[in-house]
Amino acid sequence: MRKALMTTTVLTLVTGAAMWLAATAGAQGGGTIEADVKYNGAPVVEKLKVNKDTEKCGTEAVVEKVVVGGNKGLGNAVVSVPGAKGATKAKAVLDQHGCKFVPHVVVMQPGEIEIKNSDDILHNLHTYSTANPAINKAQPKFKKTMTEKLEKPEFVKVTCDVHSWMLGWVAVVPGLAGVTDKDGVVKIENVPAGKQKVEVWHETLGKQEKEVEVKAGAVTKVSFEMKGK
Ligand SMILES: [Cu+2]
Repeated sequence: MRKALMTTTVLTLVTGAAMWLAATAGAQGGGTIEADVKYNGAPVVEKLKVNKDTEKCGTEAVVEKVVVGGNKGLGNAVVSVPGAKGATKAKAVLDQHGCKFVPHVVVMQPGEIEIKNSDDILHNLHTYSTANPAINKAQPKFKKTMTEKLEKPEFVKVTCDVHSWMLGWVAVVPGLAGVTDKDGVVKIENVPAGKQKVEVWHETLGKQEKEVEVKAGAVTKVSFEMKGK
């Protein structure tokens, strides 16, 4: 009886330690997801004449709605791993520079984002969203930074009421995420090992998802091909 009890206790301790080790390994020694997003279509780049604040904005606005780079890679696509939570990165920053939102797509976890005005002219931040309250706020030239809250997961469209061509997106995503470079590639590190859902979103080409098996210390590659609408 006594021996049986001891065995049970030892087993419980060993199991507990193994679980703790597994949890620790997942949090610290996760794997990397390398996503490759392709689009077999033409880039969409709008060019508009600018006749306002031209000393800061230039005379032509270039709005890159679909960026297609080398090897049909799709830029500005958000790749996220909703199940990889807990690793909050530094606060997201969206700048208004040259009368453009920089970067065109910024990723954040639910919480706060810093909105910068590097232009020395008036901008007016205006967001379009359903889950989060809309923001419609002037940012005069002396207000270099303001902090805004976006607490619900959502893809938020951002415009400026002073400069009608300005367009950007804030991807509020609950897990680890990144934005593809101009060749359609993004790496997401420290993803807990195991089955993970990977989601892709693009502002005009929609969403896709796939499931992958992430291994600790290894790179898992996943490819997506976005279809035109
Ligand atoms: Cu503006």
